[in-house]
Amino acid sequence: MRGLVIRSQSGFYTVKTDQGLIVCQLRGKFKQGPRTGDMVAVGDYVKLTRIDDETGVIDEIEPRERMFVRKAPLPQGEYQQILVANPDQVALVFSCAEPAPRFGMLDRYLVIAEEQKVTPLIVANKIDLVGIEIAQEMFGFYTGLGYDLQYTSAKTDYGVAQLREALTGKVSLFTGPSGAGKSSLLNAIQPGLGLEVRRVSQATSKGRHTTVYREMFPLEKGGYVVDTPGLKALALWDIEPEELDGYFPELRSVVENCQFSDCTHVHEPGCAVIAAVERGEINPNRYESYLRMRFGEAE
Ligand SMILES: Nc1nc2c(ncn2[C@@H]2O[C@H](COP(=O)(O)OP(=O)(O)OP(=O)(O)O)[C@@H](O)[C@H]2O)c(=O)[nH]1
Ligand SMILES: [Mg+2]
Ligand SMILES: [Zn+2]
Repeated sequence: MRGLVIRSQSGFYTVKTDQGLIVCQLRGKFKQGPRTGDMVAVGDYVKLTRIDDETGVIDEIEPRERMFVRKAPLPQGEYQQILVANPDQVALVFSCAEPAPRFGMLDRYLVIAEEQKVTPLIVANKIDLVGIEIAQEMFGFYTGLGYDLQYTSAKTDYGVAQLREALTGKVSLFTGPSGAGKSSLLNAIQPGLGLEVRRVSQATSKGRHTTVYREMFPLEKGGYVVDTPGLKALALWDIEPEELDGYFPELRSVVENCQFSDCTHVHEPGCAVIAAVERGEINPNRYESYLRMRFGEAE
């Protein structure tokens, strides 16, 4: 039998099959050797053997096309946690206010999405707090870089229908800073999901989000969504400094004109990036984001 893993909790995987939901464990062969990362995750297609009506064993995990991962530090080393296997897109939810957007962090998430080869969709939420014009002044710049952008308010439902449309038929991961409204938006998109919404004050306090399970929620019109608790972008960070410029679309298109192939775009003569910044063709804030990421300043 074949199925899609839609929930994972402490070694138990709920698999959606033609014949209903089957709760599986992994066959023993997967448990040998050191564990350096998740073997199976929501979004994986698996082959399984049924034990009875409701339970089974996973025999095989089909090759993944892509995945969205975070590196979790453990005492015994780094652990690769798979947030979702085979995602079609990642919704980067930022709020226009409360909390105010930090564009350096959005830039960081965009780089991560590029690196993980998952199409980003920027969601500018809480436009009820600032109005659409201010929201456009804040975020509009990103459409010019070629990114998809949706303005929303989970409170007034502004843009919720369009966002629902953008999710239909796809597997989408929701991420972004805590309190931006990810869970609220998902509840607005599909009333009945009943995802936990936190008060901002609670959301920004430290020491929570120990999500012990991960679940993909089916959308009525097709597709799935995965909610995450406000992750620190840094937890997703696994990028070689020399490769960084390749994940900025507007840098990527000019670096080949730098005089030196190993140009860091900081001080080198004949740097095409610096020239483009000086001509106003590359946004100085984005260049600033590049420098911060390249030289390791925390966001
Ligand atoms: N005014 C306004 N408030 C919103 C909107 N969306 C969410 N909120 C509020 O913002 C707070 C945080 O919302 P959540 O949906 O819990 O945010 P989250 O991104 O899921 O946060 P984490 O789960 O902590 O990462 C709650 O108090 C929501 O009621 C919106 O569009 N407008
Ligand atoms: Mg949430
Ligand atoms: Zn350069």
